[in-house]
Amino acid sequence: MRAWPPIDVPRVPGTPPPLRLHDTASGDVRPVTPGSTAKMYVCGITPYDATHLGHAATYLAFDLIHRLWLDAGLGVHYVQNVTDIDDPLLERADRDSVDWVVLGMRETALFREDMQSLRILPPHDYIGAVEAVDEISELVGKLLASGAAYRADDDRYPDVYHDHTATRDFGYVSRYSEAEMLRVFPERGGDPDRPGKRHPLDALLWRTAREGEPAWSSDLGDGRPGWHVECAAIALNRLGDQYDVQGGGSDLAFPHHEFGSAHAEALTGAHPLARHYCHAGMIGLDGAKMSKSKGNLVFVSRLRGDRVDPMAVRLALLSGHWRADRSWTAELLTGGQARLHRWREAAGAPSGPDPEDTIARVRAHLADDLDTAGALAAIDAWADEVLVRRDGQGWAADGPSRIADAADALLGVTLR
Ligand code: 5CA
Ligand code: ZN
Repeated sequence: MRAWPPIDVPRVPGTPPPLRLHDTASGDVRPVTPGSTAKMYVCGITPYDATHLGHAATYLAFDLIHRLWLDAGLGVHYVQNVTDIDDPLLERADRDSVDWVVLGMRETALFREDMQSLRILPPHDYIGAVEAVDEISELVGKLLASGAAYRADDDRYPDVYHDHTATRDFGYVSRYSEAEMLRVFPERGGDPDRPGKRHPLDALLWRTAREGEPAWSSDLGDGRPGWHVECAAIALNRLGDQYDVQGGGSDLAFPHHEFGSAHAEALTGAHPLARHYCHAGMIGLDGAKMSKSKGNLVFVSRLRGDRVDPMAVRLALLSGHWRADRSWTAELLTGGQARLHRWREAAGAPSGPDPEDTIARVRAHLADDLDTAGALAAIDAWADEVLVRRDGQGWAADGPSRIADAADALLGVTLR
């Protein structure tokens, strides 16, 4: 699939400190340790509705990681999927009497525009489940052959399931207890009560064709892929059997990343699949998680339609910590707009204080598990100095442009 167009990232002189990020699997903030090319997989959208601010906040967090790696002079290989075939898409298409393919294409197109407007750097591989059906079914075939997967005991629909005991460390990603897994599984797309499975926590790998549902032919018989194995196959085939960051919102830790890792590790034996499992907090509105199924959504495209500057949206989202569950409010947006205005005014001044220390502080805050509030405060202080003193002694003519470059490169906020 085509991603959105590349975005220029200015080079900022100096060297950033090593990046440390919270990892769900260990529960700690730990250094990331990429080789010369950092490898990241971030779960993409299921395109049945427009991008809301919860999605935007999650992709924004991983965009910062991408930018910090570039700032450190590393190559980055970033892979993202699009779940362009799955139950929620079919259900919505059915409800609205639209073709599921058209719905998926439409919402994916809107997502690209939203991402571009927010200056989120595109992934290098942007892969739809539909275009990956062959590689997914191949992976499922290998799991079946190795005994890590089995056919449901069902003559009519012998779906393929993963035996969750096939890896030694099942549960290491989310660290949920079995009771917690069983509680959450049905709420997040799982089918614990499906007759014919060996265990409620075995996850669907291949759904055999049903009347009226799209299906693809494969060695497994006609059918379509399960959700977790989609990401496992797309990641393994592009990033190899181990990579640096597996990303998504906190609702993906279990079951999605737990099972995706279990599927991949059952195949390769390489543990852990990702050295960091990074989970962004949930954005809510009026006290409830923003979700397509609840319908309490603020869409990025709607804000764009209302002529809200996407950079103000970006700053509003960056004012909270990436892992904190938090609410989108009108005040948050007003705050982002006010900050953007101030920063632009300061960056447009004829001169400003030497920004070297400010940039060092921005880098240090971001390297510390993406402390964006600290990074914004550092630039606020520089802008305050410019706007209060106006023409300081010994200020540099390139001070404002250097701050603008740093805000652009490290935070993705263009002040020009
Ligand atoms: N296609 C799958 C992943 S393979 C999926 O979860 N799609 S999604 O469209 O439902 O979500 C896309 C991303 O947005 C996921 O990382 C999800 O965790 C995140 N997300 C969804 N709702 C919110 C929210 N309210 N706040 C923050 N992130 C959210
Ligand atoms: Zn995924």
